[in-house]
Amino acid sequence: MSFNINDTRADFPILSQKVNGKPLVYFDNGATSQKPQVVIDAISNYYQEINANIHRGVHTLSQLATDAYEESRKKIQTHINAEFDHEVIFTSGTTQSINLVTNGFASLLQEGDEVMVSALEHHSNIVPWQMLCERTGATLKVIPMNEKGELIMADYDKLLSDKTRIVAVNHISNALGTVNPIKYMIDKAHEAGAAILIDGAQAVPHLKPDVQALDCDFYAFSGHKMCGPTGTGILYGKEDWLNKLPPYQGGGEMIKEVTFEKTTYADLPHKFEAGTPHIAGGIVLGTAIDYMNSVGFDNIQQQENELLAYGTARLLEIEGLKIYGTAKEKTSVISFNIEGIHPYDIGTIIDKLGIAVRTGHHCAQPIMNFFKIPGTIRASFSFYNTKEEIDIFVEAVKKAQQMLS
Ligand code: C6P
Repeated sequence: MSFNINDTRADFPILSQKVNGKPLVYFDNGATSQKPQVVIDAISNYYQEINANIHRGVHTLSQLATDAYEESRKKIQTHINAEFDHEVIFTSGTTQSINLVTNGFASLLQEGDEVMVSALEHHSNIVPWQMLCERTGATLKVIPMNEKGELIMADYDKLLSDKTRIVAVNHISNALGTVNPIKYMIDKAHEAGAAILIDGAQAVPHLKPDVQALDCDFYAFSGHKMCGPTGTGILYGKEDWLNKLPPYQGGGEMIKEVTFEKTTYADLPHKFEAGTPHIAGGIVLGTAIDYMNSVGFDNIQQQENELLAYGTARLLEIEGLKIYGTAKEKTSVISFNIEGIHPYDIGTIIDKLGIAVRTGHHCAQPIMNFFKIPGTIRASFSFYNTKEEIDIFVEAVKKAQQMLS
């Protein structure tokens, strides 16, 4: 599949915008990706043509909306290579996907059990597990990392034991871009008799996870980081695990039968999908996945790897600049600081020059504590970014440095 950057950029109307009078340079893709025209159109087409509630009405529109929603579920199943479509649960995002699992595990854990997360996690993959430990008396263990921002596998091996009930680790770190050795971690967790959840929020914009080949028990991700709408997400879970977990929320759609004496629950996936979902979002997440596949993940990775190499080299020209996160395996995220300057100040100045980056702790405070810094400037590139944009960005950072020194 050939890749033409100009054609690809033309798919994203927002990229031709000016911000603060300057052409937009959008390097905050780790926070959320931009949306191609096909996705924007699909949202408005849904509301113009088939808007209705799903799984409820016999009327034509309801059936059309239900079919589109379920087709999207199948598309996502194929995309991540899940064995069954009912292993694909629609959620509002990675955060909700993880909370669904931690809530379910509350009925499975007791004092003396251990739950393991890593030093590289986003707060969404820390706090719900801490809350679970508070509820159940289980203990939270943390896999440490080294100065490069890589998890230390020798320590992981030592921490695993017959007390470990579940390991929760991200596929790719949002703050540093580290790609974790998740296949190794999944196999080791299973050897110890533990389940494992992978937070794939930062992975799905860059690669196609194969949940069967990985053999993970749960894989959580958000739609909005992969060209889809906000408020959409997926929890993949192995059928056996999803059957074992109790429902997350009670309400319409998740029941078989309700009486005041007793309620029985619907089969998968509906057991976990109480209430009217984000129907348009769920359908259009399928459109976004089609779009990403049409660009091609090989092309996406090639473009992003080039941007990472170029961006790293160009930024290192700047005196006093330090990059945090130098793992051997990393994606197109560059987190950095400049000596003596607060990241927020750089972010504010370059925003005036039309450049969008994220500054701060990136919802990963333990990583910042590890490096003893308040935060970083994070440039996260997508396949629709260019080297020319990196040049503009580097010049802007240099200018900010001059102004602030
Ligand atoms: N990270 C970032 O700027 P939600 O908000 O539910 O869509 O995703 C939460 C989440 C979970 N795990 C990882 C690894 C993430 O990166 C994120 C979201 C964004 O880095 C917004 S804080």
